[in-house]
Amino acid sequence: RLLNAEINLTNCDREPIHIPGAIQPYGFLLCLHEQTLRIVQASENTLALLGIPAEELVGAGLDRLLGPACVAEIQQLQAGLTENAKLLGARLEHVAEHPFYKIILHRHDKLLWLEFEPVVESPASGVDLSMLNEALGKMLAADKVLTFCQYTVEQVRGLTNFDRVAIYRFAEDESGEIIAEAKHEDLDTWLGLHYPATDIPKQARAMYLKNWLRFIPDASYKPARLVPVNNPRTNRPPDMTYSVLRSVSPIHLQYLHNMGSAATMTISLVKDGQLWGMITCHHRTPKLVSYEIRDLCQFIGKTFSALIKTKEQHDQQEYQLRIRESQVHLLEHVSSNANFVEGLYKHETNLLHVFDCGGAAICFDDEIITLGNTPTKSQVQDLLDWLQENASTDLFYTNSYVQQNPAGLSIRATASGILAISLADAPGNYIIWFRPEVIQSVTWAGQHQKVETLSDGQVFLSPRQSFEAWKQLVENAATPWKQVEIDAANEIRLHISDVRLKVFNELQTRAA
Ligand code: BLA
Repeated sequence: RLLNAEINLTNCDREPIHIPGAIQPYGFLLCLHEQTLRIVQASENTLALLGIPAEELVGAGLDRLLGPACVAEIQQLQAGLTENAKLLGARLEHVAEHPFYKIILHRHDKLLWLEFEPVVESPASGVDLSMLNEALGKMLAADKVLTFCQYTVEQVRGLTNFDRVAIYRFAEDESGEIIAEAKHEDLDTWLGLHYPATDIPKQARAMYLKNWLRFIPDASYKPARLVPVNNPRTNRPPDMTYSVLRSVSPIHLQYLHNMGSAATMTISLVKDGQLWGMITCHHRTPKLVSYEIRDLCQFIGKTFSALIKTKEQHDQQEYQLRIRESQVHLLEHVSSNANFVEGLYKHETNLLHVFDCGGAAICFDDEIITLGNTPTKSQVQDLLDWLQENASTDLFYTNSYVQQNPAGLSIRATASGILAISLADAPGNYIIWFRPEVIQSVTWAGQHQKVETLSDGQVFLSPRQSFEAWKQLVENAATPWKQVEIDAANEIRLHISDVRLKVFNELQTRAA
């Protein structure tokens, strides 16, 4: 097992974050023996919160702390307990100052976990059903992914009042992008910011699939150790995967500190058993959010997870429809123009509109016509020469031309992505779509601010620095071509061949 001191930026994904042996001290923890219900481990801050040293609690029964009714209730509850938490209100008779607690119970790692969170008033605050009803209604009604995400962050911010609530969506390479945000007006926006996969190491992602909500009310806390730190049965700290109070990785705490975040709450968004993204909430000052409100936010996260697929399908269908409609227009022009090349660019709907791209070129009979943002004609000519040499198929596509041909470096800004079709009956003639390098199309608030790379001789962990790291990772690449786009390009290729063949046949017939 790696000790905290041995964790650095290169071995982050080996930090055993599930067994830190410590908690965040805004509450306290008791781990009970499954059968005897005696206390096996207690967090050291029972001394500060209850006036009882943890050492004194270890080995004792629950009646050392709780009244008989509460103990009986826990005994009854525990039989059916799993990793899913149950909630109980408790009044600690011996504690003079803050006697009211909520107990969050679950069973894991052959232990019963009792996590105590202080509450201001005795009765648990009621869940606001009408607010929830409204939130769910809006989430159901949104049909596009982005509107859906926007409603979701607004609902979570409405419930919690965090300074910033954002949705962070993962790409296939596990990097992420902020795609929706609700925030205090004083704050700079994070919309459109990208971060590399390494900001959230693998073991953390795996844990977040099991435990859907994490809460850090005060990121500058001093961890409270468990007494004893190891469970005598396993000789290691207990597995805190499902624990609410789990102490967080010091690297992540440093990251939060560097980004000016004093409190966070993060909710997993899951699709098909995989992390789709996260709702991340940030506050500039420490902030306690009640367990009930957190639970409500988790409920919203689960609802989001259940619905996201439908919203994505909606967007896909809409895009497919757009492709199909503009394709129909384009092909009509190709058929009706005496010169098919003119049909491709002289009308309101032209090659650029068929799908998302930056520019296009028609290369026919030694002439090059360009539309939108493209390399220069002589650069396009070089590309044509390369295609003839290297593209063995009639349809060629890449989202990183540089990777295939180093000469692509000079045109990466407009043409990192290339989708080219060669005309079946006229080899050497091409229609090409271009996509710009992703970085060129990314904007962000702090773009012109200085990037700090070192702080006390250490790499500076912060989102801005992360953004720079992400930029280096995705250099020379465009957004990948989608299958629907490739299919559409192929259809256009076949249609043009058909039209040309028809014209050719007509000419032959007339000549005969
Ligand atoms: C965890 N890093 C995380 C989490 C997020 C981020 C969301 C999950 C926190 C949680 O669920 O409670 C990153 N947070 C972000 C990003 C934004 C944000 C990108 O708000 C953008 C706005 N972190 C690093 C590096 C390492 C690292 C370089 O940046 C390691 C080398 C580690 N991140 C790290 C670890 C965790 C983490 C270990 C797990 C923390 C824990 O749950 O204990």
